Amino acid sequence: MISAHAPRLMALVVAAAMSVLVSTQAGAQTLRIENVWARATAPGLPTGAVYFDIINPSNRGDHLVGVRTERAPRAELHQTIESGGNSRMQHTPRVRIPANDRVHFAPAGRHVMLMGLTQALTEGEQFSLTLVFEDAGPRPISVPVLPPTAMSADHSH
Ligand SMILES: [Cu+2]
Repeated sequence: MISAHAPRLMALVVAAAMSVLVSTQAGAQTLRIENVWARATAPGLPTGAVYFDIINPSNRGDHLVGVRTERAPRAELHQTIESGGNSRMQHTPRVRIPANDRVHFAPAGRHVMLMGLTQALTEGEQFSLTLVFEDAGPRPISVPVLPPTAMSADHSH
């Protein structure tokens, strides 16, 4: 009788163990920041921009609420908006990062604006920058500076 039920029991035990494993993995999943880059700037230009993708594989949303770097005295979250043939930049201090989604920071869209640069961003250099999330907390990233003609992180290859 025991032996007749053993395979089913075993299947139940395996299923239970797997569900524990899956829920543990979901809890451990955190935001990923990929395709990070900045465009080299011309000497004397006080502003630069940093781009990346934020991937949120979890079932909980978060918010990007700040950014800081020693490379510039001021860094802000911006979004470029097209209206009537004009483009302007808007300061967006709180950016929603939806659950199971990704948010792109890319040219002509969202970007981190570096302000008050005293030294140009030079092709080939790397600098560190910290993204601050409401729930996930501070996330330091390394930013490679690509050529002034770069349009995406792909240009590094
Ligand atoms: Cu801007």
